[in-house]
Amino acid sequence: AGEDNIAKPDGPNALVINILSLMLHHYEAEGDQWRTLAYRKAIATLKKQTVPVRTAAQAVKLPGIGSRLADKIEEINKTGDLKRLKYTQGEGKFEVLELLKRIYGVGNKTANKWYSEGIRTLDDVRERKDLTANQQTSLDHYEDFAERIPRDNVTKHFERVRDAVHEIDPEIEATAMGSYRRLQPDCGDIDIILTKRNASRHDLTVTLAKLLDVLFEQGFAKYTFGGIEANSMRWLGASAHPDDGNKWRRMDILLVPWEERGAAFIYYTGNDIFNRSMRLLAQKKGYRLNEKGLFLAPHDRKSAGAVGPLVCGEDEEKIFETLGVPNRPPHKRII
Ligand code: DCP
Ligand code: MG
Ligand code: MN
Repeated sequence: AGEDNIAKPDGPNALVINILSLMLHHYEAEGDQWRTLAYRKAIATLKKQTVPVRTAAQAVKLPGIGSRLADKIEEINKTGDLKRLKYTQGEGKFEVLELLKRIYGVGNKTANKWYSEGIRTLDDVRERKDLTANQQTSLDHYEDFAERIPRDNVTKHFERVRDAVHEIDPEIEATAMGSYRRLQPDCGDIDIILTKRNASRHDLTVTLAKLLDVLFEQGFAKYTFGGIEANSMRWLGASAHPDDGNKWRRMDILLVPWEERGAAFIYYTGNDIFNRSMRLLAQKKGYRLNEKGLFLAPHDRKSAGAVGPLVCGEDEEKIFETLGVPNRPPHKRII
């Protein structure tokens, strides 16, 4: 027999002791002193037993074994396994991280940190005392935000914004972007570009500030996740429309200078994979493409985002033409 825990003869309760030891190691690693102590005591007690301890009722009578541990002992005897152990050992880690990263302001770093601290469910997150306001709001409306938005309802949200901005300035061009422009039947959020010929960045930010005042006043805009500062060219927020059941939806409003309109339209139409292939194509042909324009490649490549002189930014059609590819209609820009 080997020297590992599995083969160690621990008497009639070897399996239970083995699995509880794995739990003990986990709680030790987490620095959970209270549980570490509880598991140590229980294991010591079980090692002294000369008969199998099969049920919770038997276990709870022994010194140093509480009712929760007693339940686990019974579970191990019945199933040969312990669900909580799989949980702590990271079965389904990917799914948990994906769940957590859907909270606004939770990226890989936070998700992994929380995971290592034992967070597995949204209810676990809800118990945390260190949530930011964005995280809290995102959590409060998690189910709404997680749901795809039927296309017709996106139209309602978009039209509300378009109508409100036209009250402020009828020359603003408002376009629904992203999956909506690709004619998808449902969308993850509402993406809107606002632009205007001959308007400065400053002009656009002033209009956005007025627009948000109106939309919040109406009760349509619900929350700002980011970008309400005076000079921000975007608003990341939430809106709710009565014709959409007043569900909270994620909305991105992007301000785009007219000169960048074509490149921004390509970028914010997506999808993201199509964008990547367009950027690669541009590179192959000696250009650089980003959301601001099509540029010549830089002479010396100092940084990753470096670009040479602007070739074209305003005209979506012309960017495709310059790259020597037919202008694909948005609904075909899916890779
Ligand atoms: N985009 C991108 N790369 C990213 C994120 C976004 O190229 N990492 C571009 C392409 C997207 C557009 O921005 O189509 C809008 O981003 P969304 O995240 O809103 O994505 P979609 O609107 O395409 O899909 P969804 O229906 O999930 O919102
Ligand atoms: Mg979108
Ligand atoms: Mn978006």
